[in-house]
Amino acid sequence: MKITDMHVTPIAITDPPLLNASGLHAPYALRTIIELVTDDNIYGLGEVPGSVATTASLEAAREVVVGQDPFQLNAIQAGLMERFGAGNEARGESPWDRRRIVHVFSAIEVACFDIMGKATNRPVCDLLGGRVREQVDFSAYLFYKYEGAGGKLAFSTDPQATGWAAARQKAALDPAGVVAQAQAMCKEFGFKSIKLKGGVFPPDEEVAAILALRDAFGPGTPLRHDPNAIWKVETAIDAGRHMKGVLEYYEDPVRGQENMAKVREALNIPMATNMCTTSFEDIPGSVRTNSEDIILSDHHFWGGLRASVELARICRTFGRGLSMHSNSHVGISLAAMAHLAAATPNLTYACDTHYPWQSEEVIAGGRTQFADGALTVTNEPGLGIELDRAMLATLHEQYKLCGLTERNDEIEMQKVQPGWKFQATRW
Ligand code: GKR
Ligand code: MG
Repeated sequence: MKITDMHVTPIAITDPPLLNASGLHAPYALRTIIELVTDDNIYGLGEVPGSVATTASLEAAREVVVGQDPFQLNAIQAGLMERFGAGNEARGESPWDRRRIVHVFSAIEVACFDIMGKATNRPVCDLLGGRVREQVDFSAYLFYKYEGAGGKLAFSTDPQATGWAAARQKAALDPAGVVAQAQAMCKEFGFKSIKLKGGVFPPDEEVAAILALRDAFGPGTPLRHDPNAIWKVETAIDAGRHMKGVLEYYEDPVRGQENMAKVREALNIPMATNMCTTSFEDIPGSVRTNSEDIILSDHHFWGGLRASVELARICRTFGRGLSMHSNSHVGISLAAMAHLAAATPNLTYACDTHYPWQSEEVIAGGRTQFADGALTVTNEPGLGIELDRAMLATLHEQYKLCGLTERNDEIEMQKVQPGWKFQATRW
């Protein structure tokens, strides 16, 4: 079998004004969709965070990928490394990972897995070792937000933001708003774990929101708080003391493995990360410093599904728990995340997903439905999804019209608060 074609399509999806440590989400989130086509006329799909640079790298990868056998992932990876170098890029200081090459390999690898599944009539989770669970649990991902649901163009596929009504429209800026958002989201999707994206307001206000969630949902509800590394060590320790016994895990309160280790040592609360241990090169430092208890895996920036399986083994070896990280995304990523989680025995925490915040979809049949806070992983071949080509074209058009070239939450924040500046350490 040979890959005969590769289509790379940047898209823009409506995204609400969500706040985080580096500013504000733009009215559209960018994703890049890839489709590999084989000489047997099988197609495979992949999705990664979008930017002009990522799209250009994927375009440049075409000459490496076309002509290859999709089962020969080692050869494809070697070809990409020869083309792009080993990829010594830095993840950057933002909450999201800015490396390109790991994302490029992830998109291509997921599309190859989709093809392999379709060719062998097996779901992707079977190719990753087989499912260990039928249902994959996801958590409610709360955000402080401004009013509205994003998407500001006259042309928009979803001008009324028809997703889950109540919480999309309302501003949530205080503990009562956060609780209302959580109640609406858990009611709509059935989520049982709750994560609050922090790093937005002074720490005592965010601690108050966590305590309000505990009061509203009861002490047994797993709660997570994630300030995306902008707190000082002393601040994180002080805030952590107030949330001790309340948090399921404390996610990236401070920047870097050494600082995470200091907070962990002082508090004895499970610490989680998608910021300080994010690549295999970071594992020795993680083991040396004991920077975290739980790693949030993410196949988009760990370099694909096989790399994520490898990460899971490393976590088992070194006594790390595993959860899963997300960014604004559509159903191709969601399907890949669900297959991976279904086939990862030690991924025991409910996974993150931004999916409830978006309303558009590129997969046939429309939005994927959660039942009781979980997804049932399909037995259909490959990822178990088909492409809605008309929606892909529409969302590509939306990408061209929206004029965004990369995610930049600082610029978006400055539109609301002129002069606002991202600070790597703020409180
Ligand atoms: O969507 O604003 C956001 C988040 O802050 C996201 O970019 C992070 O990467 O969800 C992420 C996290 O857990 O840090
Ligand atoms: Mg995080």
